[in-house]
Amino acid sequence: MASRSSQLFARARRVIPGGVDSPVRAFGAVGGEPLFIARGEGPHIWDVDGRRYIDYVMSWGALPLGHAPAAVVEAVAAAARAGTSFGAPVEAEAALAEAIVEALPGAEQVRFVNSGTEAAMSALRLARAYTGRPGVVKFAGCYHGHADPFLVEAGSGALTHGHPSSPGVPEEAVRHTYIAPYNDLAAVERLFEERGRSIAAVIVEPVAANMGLVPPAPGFLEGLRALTRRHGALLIFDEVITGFRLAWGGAQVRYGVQPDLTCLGKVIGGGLPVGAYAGPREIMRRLSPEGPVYQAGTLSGNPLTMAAGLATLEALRRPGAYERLEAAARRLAEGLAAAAESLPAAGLPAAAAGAAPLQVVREGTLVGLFFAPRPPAAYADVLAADRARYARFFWEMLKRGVYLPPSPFEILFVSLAHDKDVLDRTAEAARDALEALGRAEAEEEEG
Ligand code: HOZ
Repeated sequence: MASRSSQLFARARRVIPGGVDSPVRAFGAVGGEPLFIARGEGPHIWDVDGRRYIDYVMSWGALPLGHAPAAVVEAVAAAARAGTSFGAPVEAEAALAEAIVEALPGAEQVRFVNSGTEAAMSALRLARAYTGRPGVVKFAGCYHGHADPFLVEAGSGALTHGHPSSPGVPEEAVRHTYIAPYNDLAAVERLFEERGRSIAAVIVEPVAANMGLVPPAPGFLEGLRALTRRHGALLIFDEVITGFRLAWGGAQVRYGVQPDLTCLGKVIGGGLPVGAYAGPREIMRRLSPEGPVYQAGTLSGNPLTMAAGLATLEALRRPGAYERLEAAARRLAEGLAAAAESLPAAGLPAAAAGAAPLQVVREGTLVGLFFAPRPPAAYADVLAADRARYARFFWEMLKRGVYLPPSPFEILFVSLAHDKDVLDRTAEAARDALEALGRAEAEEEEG
């Protein structure tokens, strides 16, 4: 009999395109059918068939405290009892904005929206209005949501499903989008030489985390800062993933590079729909109603989201929170790397002859996996990695109760609830999974 997940998927597909509301969830990159999730607690999720998994998707990074942390659940419940939405200002908006402004060195004001897509799209509109220029430089493999100007060589779901540039986006909408390779400062310099006066902004994920995990090369972010300044363009950090996850504040704090505008999402909403963009008053005051740049939203600054965000940031602000998060990521990365290394030493097949080995990349609290000869430093290396092997590894891990991102272009997220036991069990599962994978491949090669 079909599993309950499978039945629900069939039902959803009849009325929802592809059965999902966000493409990566459909498991297209790893094959098979997605699990439908019934509940989550701490580091675990349970599917609708009652199976438990250690979760490394963690709502794509939105849950640094784990699933259903009591403080967040209680804050949301209390907010809901007082009314779910007013379309009028509430006190919690100012409180969350204050916490964000305090954490981001260059930001004086924040505008809340409902998703990272909205944040990036609105930040670009603001940058264009502020500079009076149309152009935007984006990096191949970076993902800034699905607004038209960014759907060129986009990462995440766009890359997973083989449509890095989407039909339905008119040429005019991307005429002013200029693409450069990530970590290639010389290419950005050339773009500025050619069209410097028309470039409003450079937008970048300070740590690329939508084409797997590719950390910034030394000097890359500093170079972007200097170039944009020299040419009168704005630097936009898309910190939807890194914001309040890589450090209190985000990548800009960790690397000491201050952008003009910052896009946020995920963590600041504690698992409820959210986005935000922030910057100095001098730029932000151009937004309506203070200025003429229009952007609005019925559910923006929603009291439930604000309550969840405040409770999450309150927990993360406690001394040692980021050290603990990073220690968990380190233990996970070391455990996975050791699993990959231990098999040949024990005379077991880690891989068939010529198969790409598992590379574990870690940057602070973030972890990425690639099957490649070496950790990718650029988009081209990412595309050359062995995606089919990742897919097989994904299923071997799932069989052993570990839920990895269902795409090689997404990354792993730990939470404060991922304790040593859970992390060590993951490493054991990885050793078994790699061994099973190696044996199957060796048999296929022989057969
Ligand atoms: N774009 C998200 C990952 N980077 C996926 C969102 C989802 O499917 O929930």
